[in-house]
Amino acid sequence: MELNKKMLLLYIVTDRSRLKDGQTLSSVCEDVLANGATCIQLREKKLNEEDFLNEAMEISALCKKYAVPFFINDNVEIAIKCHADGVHVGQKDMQLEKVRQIVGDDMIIGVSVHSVEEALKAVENGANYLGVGAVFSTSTKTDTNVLPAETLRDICAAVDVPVVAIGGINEENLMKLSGCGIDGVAVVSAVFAAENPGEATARLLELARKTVAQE
Ligand code: TZP
Ligand code: MG
Repeated sequence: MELNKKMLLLYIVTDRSRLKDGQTLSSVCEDVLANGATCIQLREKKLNEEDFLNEAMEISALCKKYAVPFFINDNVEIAIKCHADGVHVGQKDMQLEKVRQIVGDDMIIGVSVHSVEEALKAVENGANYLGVGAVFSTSTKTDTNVLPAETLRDICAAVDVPVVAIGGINEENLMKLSGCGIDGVAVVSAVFAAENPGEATARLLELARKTVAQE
């Protein structure tokens, strides 16, 4: 799938630890897709390979049904096996050059960066989009710091690839990201901890449309 920055406008990252009674990862993913999520990343830190692959196959099929990109966090092999559109890697995961070598030219690669230096290096090594965060304080990921708004702006200005902000983004603070130059917002708890993930998605999408400058 060819990446278009509009596909990153509302980027939903999964977290099965937040599922409530009666919800499954697939049911929530279908709900968010039906309400306008523009892409999904499967990020599951506690699943074994077999369960990770099973979830990946299911959600990959759902994303295909809604024609939105599906990304796998970290696990390149699973990304290939489930025919994901892309893989997302952090600074501590497999090196970008190696990931590109394994997945080939067609797969989208997203990279988490925290500085202009990391951003430029990632783009030079073939990243197709960047994730930047945490932009606000978050309890979902503990090994991360809140970046100054200036760093987010500087990264957006420094690169040509799309940039997605992540970390602590919710309905109250999303519009504070206006004018930073981002192409999308990525959320975990704003959707997975919401009373109604589908309705939260629809509201977040509306806010993201107002916040992100769209050509
Ligand atoms: N990377 C940086 S912050 C973060 C990740 C995966 C967690 C975002 O979760 P939330 O619940 O949207 O703050
Ligand atoms: Mg990672």
